[in-house]
Amino acid sequence: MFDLLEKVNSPLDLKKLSVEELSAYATQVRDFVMQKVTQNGGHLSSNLGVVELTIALHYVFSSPQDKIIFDVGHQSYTHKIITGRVDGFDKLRHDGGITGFPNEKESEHDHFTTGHSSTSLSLGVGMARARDILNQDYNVVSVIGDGAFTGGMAYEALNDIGANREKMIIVLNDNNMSISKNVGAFSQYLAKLRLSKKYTAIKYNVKKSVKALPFFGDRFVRVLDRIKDNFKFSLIPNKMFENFGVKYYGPFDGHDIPTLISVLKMVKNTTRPVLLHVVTKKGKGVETVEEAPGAYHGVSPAGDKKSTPYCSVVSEKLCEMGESDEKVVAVTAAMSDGTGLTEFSKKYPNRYFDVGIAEQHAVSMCAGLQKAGLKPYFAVYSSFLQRAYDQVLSDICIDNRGVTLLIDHAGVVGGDGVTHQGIYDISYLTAMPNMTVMQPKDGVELKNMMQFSLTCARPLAIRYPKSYETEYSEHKPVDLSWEWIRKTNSNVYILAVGSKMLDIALKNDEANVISARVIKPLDEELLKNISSGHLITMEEGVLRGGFGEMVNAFYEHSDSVKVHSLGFGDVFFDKLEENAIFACAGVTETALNELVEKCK
Ligand SMILES: Cc1ncc(C[n+]2csc(CCOP(=O)(O)OP(=O)(O)O)c2C)c(N)n1
Repeated sequence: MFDLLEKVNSPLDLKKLSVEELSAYATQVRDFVMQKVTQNGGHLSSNLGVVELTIALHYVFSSPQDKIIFDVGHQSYTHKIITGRVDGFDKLRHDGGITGFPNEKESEHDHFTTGHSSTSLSLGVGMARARDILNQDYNVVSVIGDGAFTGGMAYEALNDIGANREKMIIVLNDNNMSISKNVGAFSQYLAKLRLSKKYTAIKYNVKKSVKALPFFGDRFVRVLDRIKDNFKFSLIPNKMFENFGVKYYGPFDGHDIPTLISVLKMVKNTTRPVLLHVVTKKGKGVETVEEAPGAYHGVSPAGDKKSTPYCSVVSEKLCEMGESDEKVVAVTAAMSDGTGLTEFSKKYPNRYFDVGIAEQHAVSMCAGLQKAGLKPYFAVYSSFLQRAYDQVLSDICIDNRGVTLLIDHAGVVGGDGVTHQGIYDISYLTAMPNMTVMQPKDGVELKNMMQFSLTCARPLAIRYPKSYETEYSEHKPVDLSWEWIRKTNSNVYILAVGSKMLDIALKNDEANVISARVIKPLDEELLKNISSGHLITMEEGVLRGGFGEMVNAFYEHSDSVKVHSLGFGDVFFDKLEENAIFACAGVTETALNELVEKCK
């Protein structure tokens, strides 16, 4: 069934296939991706959409000498298949298998370890410049989606690339989708280009012209330019990229392998930056996925254990708050489903903003909304909020603005790997004056914290992981105090932050257990009452600058209280499975029990 897949273990093997065989190869790649993603989980619709494009890229360019850089990298499965990693798909996104994103350690064909959006043009032009300075000769191809093109970094790079004009190729993979439908003026601009009647005409002529030409390159480009003129190509509003100093070609059908090969050969030998606008269909080839590409953006592994996602709690509570308070507005950076804002967007469309993959803009825009009288909530994954560090500090914290950050995926993230771990936010947010940081023990407490946020006129961050397992029964309205969960006669006190840490802490039945639901400010009243013994802090975050360090600093001058901290040390955690990550960090039930024994 996968005979062609077995034949192709490198880009060189791919080049041995005829153009006709490539289409059969594409079918096998699709079936294989479907099978492996259904089994292991992963990014489905984006990968199905770029099968032909990736095949054509590897057919025309010579990786790893030529550098193919995928933006975000969630769509790199075909690239991994072509570059000898078929076997790794048995454990895709699991330890012992391959990662779901490009990874420099995994293959010489992956030039960067990626996962965050809109960086490929910067990475690419950096390599192109180094190439020129070192007098080397290779191509740099950055493949970027229309979703990723909503991120500011892409424009910063374009601004730079167009002015300096190093040779590089930008392939814009336009499927009109980010995770959900793409947004923004740029997306509308692409729609105009796509819908242009000239699309098929250009496509036809490229094919015809290529057949007639004995070789490709600059001369062919000139021919194509003449064709463009003949068809009054300038009528198509394609001037944006050209005004940036980047030559634009397109739009082309991204599922037509012969056309893609022709066009890529055409631009391969040009000496300036070019952009190829390629139109693809997300989920291509599988009807159910084509119809609901957003739902299949990320697929869970078969038989995945079902805990309760915190985003469903946010969804319900934010709608309730929107109903009772007309000043409540919700903001997402292209993650409405993932962060639980979709319901709110349907109920209160005029109080909901999807700004695209633009976390920095989202944060500063929230500052504006707040300044002018509204109550903004920015729901965002922890690792993506890293983008907006300065905006949170400068635009939210300095002026002490009542903006609430709802920080999802805060803590360990399974499957996506090193770029997606949400373990840094405690450290960087608690460093900011005026910021309050909370973490709930379960869904009801998250609702109570969101209720608290309505009365909080200061910067507030509520962080929570993807999901929780235990729903605790005791709940009081939330204030800035901590909560005693269990009192014993022991001289050991566990201060647990968040659901997972609390679940682990309660498995030890000797120590006192306190839920430290407010990470900053510390509950100093409670701490003052613990004047001797051992305190063990537990957090799903890095130790440096974390909660444990804050508690330790509180007892700096105490000889009778000793603070021990469980958390994430000063290395990157590149395991793929949640349990393996916790084990690497030494944040486990066993580690806690050993520590409690030592303290007794
Ligand atoms: C900084 C950042 N924010 C959010 C995300 C989450 N994310 C992953 S893929 C994606 C959509 C990308 O859309 P596009 O570039 O068009 O690629 P497609 O999946 O449509 O092929 C988003 C928002 C991310 N990876 N990085």
